[in-house]
Amino acid sequence: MIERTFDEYRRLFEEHLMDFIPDIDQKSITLYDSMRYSLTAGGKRIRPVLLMAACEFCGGKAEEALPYACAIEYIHTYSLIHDDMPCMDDDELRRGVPTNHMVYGDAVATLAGDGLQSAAYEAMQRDMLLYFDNFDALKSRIRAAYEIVKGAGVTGMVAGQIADVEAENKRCSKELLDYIHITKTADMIIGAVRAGARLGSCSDEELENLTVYAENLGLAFQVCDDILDVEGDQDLLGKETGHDEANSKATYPALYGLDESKKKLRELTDAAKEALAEYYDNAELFVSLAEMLASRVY
Ligand code: GRG
Repeated sequence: MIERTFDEYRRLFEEHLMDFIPDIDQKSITLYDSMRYSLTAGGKRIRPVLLMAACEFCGGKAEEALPYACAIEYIHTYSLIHDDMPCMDDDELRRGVPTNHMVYGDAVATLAGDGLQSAAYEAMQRDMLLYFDNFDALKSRIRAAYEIVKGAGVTGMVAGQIADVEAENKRCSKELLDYIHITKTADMIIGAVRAGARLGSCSDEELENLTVYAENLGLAFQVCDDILDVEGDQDLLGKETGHDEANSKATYPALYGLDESKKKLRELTDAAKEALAEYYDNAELFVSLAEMLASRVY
């Protein structure tokens, strides 16, 4: 049962954000500093909150989901650091502060991303080691880790990123655009929700409904991001806007126009909410999160 608000989950998560970064030798302390710089720079924390909320929605405890909530935020933060680098999107501002490579240089930023990725796997594996004598608890943790790794991996976020990089300055079909958005962005959101559900020992029906919610929310999230890159406020977003057009990126507004993109965002948001309608109050956090994301545009 979901007992907390989005902000309460976010606060719980942020209190433990650094707990699963291993103690790093003083001789490698720049690695720790650069990882912490990007992790603590802010961010909406949507993936970890979704993960913890899905866990409690299905009957688990948010505190037990913390290693996995941190793991997904570590992976997400690595992806932002690498995405911002000159060899990819070449951005100077992220989460309202200079990007990692602007502060630490390209070599350290690359390693900060690598370090965050391996810290994520270490956090989850270390947690699993505690459950060798409880096969059911171990099984749900292995399943949760698999959902996260799959969403982040070479058929998920990384696949989407390479398709996105290769689509720059080219004509992009609607089918390819959907593939990029689903893999690059939605798969991590789906991974977060499904991992939480697994940790909460979900029923098949809960998993199915939460997945439909996450698929629609994930796509809505990217359509919203595309629209905000065209007409969002750089100060509110904490990152540069107008980048997509300048880099001839494949986006919803570029292929469909702004009005059609906004219509699509509305449809996806409604579909996300509809997927959980049967749970009434227990799904309130998920429903209001979908509406809150869309409201950034309307
Ligand atoms: C480098 C393998 C690799 C992948 C990069 C995250 C990503 C994939 C690209 C970032 C480009 C981008 C702006 C994608 C749109 C959706 C997205 C992931 C936005 C950033 O996520 P938020 O809004 O960020 O949750 P905060 O800062 O709030 O955590």
